[in-house]
Amino acid sequence: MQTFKVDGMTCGGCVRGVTNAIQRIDPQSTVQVDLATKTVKVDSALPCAQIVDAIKTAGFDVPDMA
Ligand SMILES: [Cu+2]
Repeated sequence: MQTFKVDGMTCGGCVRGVTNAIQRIDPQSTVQVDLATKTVKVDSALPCAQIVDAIKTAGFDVPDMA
């Protein structure tokens, strides 16, 4: 389980956007988004850099993983 702080998520559409972006690169992954804490938990075999890339490409910021 990998945990990422993600900025810019404000609604259910953002949650879907982040979730879809990650599941596009790893359809087997499990993604849990907590809007209140801006936390995205990902259960995936992919390296975290690839997951961060997918989140950023979807239009969100991952400030701790520049
Ligand atoms: Cu939104």
